[in-house]
Amino acid sequence: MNINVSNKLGKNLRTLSCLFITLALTSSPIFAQTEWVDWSTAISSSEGGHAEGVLEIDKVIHQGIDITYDGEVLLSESPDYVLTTTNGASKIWGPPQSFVSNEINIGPNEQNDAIFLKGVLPGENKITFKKPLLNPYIAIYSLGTYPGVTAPVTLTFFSTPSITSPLKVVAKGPANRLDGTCCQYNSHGLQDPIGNIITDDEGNGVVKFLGRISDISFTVDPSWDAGESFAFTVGVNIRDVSIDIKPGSDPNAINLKNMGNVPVAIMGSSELDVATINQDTVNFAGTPKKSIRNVTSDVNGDGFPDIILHFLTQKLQLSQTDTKACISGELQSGELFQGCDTVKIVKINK
Ligand SMILES: [Ca+2]
Ligand SMILES: [Ca+2]
Ligand SMILES: [Ca+2]
Ligand SMILES: [Ca+2]
Repeated sequence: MNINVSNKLGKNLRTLSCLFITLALTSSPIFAQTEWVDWSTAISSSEGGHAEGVLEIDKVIHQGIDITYDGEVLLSESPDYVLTTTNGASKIWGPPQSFVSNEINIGPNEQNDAIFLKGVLPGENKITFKKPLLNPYIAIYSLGTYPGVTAPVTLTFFSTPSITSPLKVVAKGPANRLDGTCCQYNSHGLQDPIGNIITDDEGNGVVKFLGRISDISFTVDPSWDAGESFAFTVGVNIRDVSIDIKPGSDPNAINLKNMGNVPVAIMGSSELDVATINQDTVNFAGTPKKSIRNVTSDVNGDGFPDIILHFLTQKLQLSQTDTKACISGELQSGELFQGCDTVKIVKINK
């Protein structure tokens, strides 16, 4: 064992003991990042608007799952009163405790933006995921308004496949004002849903849908122009996995002109049986795995089998300046995972 490996082992052991301490303190045993849609376009019309965004999974190459929305889009109520944003300017997603819980490690932020509506359209408003998401979340801002001003607002949700388990509110609390200052009137946050129905007066929080969901739609009541504006966005948890690019080699030098392939090991653990990885969904730096030479072995000698997948070097969407590369995919359950490791891109003389 060379010094690098033993240092690495020591570091891993320290990381592990930190993990166990954290595990003991929280009720969520699997480490995951909550990722929220970054909305990029939204248009409004009297027939119904349209918005598009991406749930970014690989933050190095900016790839993820496309999300579309068809329904009411309330852009602004006056030039000074901008509601829906797609340019990274929404200040509504706070304070953090309203959108964070033991299963949601981070709430939506300014970059994610928000889609506003107030129930002008009588029909359904529909969010479609390009591929099904396991247990997606909808973050809701300011559903209804405080008592005495207008009636509370009711949302009735539908999904594909149909909602069979009652919806759950998994985070809630007070909400920022539009300018980002804390906080508006209702401090108790979203009330618990009744089946697929949520009613609230100025409620804020996160609603969880159970299952592998490909679209979510909702109707708004009261459906009339004097309705009260509210906003939403969509998120999902992405499990962290540990990977080793070019196992046995460090730094992980990659020559992008190389005709061969890059092996990447995904580390198994007590929480991850690598046999449950849906290999057809795995993507490394923008390219799917090669169909041959997938090896299962215990790369790091911790007793848990690891899997080594291979990726064509010339297909990698990396550039000279990248210092990190990520793998992502799905488990057979539909749970998304992601893991990154350092890379050293070999300089090519032109
Ligand atoms: Ca955006
Ligand atoms: Ca409101
Ligand atoms: Ca390596
Ligand atoms: Ca192992």
